[in-house]
Amino acid sequence: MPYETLLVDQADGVGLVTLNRPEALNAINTALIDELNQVLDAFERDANIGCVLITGSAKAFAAGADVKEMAELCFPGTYLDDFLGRWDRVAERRKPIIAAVAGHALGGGFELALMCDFIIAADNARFGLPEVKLGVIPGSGGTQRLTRLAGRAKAMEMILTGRSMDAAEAERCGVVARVVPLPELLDAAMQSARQIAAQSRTAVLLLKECVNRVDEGSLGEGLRFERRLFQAVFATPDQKEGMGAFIEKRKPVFGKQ
Ligand code: CO8
Repeated sequence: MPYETLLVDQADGVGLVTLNRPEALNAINTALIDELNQVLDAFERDANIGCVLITGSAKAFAAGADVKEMAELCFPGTYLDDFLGRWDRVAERRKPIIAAVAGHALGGGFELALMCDFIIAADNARFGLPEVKLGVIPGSGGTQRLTRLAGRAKAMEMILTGRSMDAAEAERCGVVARVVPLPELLDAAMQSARQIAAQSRTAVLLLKECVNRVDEGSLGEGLRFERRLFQAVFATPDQKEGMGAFIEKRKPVFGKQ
C-alpha cells in the first residue's frame, strides 16, 4: 500500500521504513505520525518480521516536528486532543526498532531516534533539541531520554542552548551505538537488523523488555509531564513568535517574561 510520507519495504525478517518528505527535510507532520504508527502496528502483527529499521535520507533523518503545521496551534486545543499523545507509542513496540540516522536529527526527529532501541549514525549525522530557539520545549521524550542517556550536564547544556552535536560526540556520550561512514549506513544497520531478526523471537522480545525495565520507573510520569508542558507552550506568545519567525525566515524576538 503506498504511503504519503513513508517508503516501506521488508526483507530477511526486517521491516524497513524510510521517512520520505524530502521537501521538508522529513519534518514530522500528523500524516507521518499516523502512517508510521500504522506501519509499526502491521510489523508488530507480522510473524515474518523480527526487527524494524527506521531511516531517513542522507541529508536528514528528520529535521523536527513540522513547524508549519504546529505554528497556529493553541492550548487548550493541544491539551484536549492530547497532541502527540499517540506518537510516543513508537517506544512501546515489543519488536526491536533500530534508527539509522544520517544528516539532521533535530527536535522531534532526534526524539523519534531516541524512541528506538538504538541508533546507528552516519558520520555526517547531527543531533539536537533546538526547540528553545522556537520559544517551545521538546514534547516527545527529549528531556527525559537524552538526560538518561547522556547525563544531566550534557542534556541540560544541549537543551538550554539548543546546540546540536556531531556523530562523534553523540557516540562518546552514549547517545548512539556506533558511527559508520555515510555510504555504509544502510548496509551496517541492515546487517544488525538481520542478525536480530534471525535470533529467537521470544528471547529478543524478553531481552528488550528487560533492558527497558532499567528506566521504566518514572519515565512514564516524566513523559506525561513533559507532554503537558509542551501542550501548554501553545498558550504563549513566544511559541507564535518563534515558529512564525522560522516560517518567515527571520530572527525571533522573545518577550522578557
Ligand atoms: N518543520 C517544517 N519545515 C521544515 C522543518 C521543520 N522542522 N525543517 C526544515 N523545514 C523545511 C524548510 O522550511 C525548507 O522549506 P522551504 O524550502 O519551503 O523554505 C526546507 O525544509 C529545507 O530547509 P532549509 O532550507 O532550512 O534547509 P537548510 O539545509 O538550510 O537547513 C536545518 C537545515 C538547519 C535543519 C533547518 O531547516 C532548520 O533549522 N530546521 C528546523 C529545525 C528545528 O527547529 N526543529 C525543531 C522543530 S520543533 C519540534 O521538533 C518540537 C518537537 C515536539 C515533539 C515532536 C514529535 C513529532
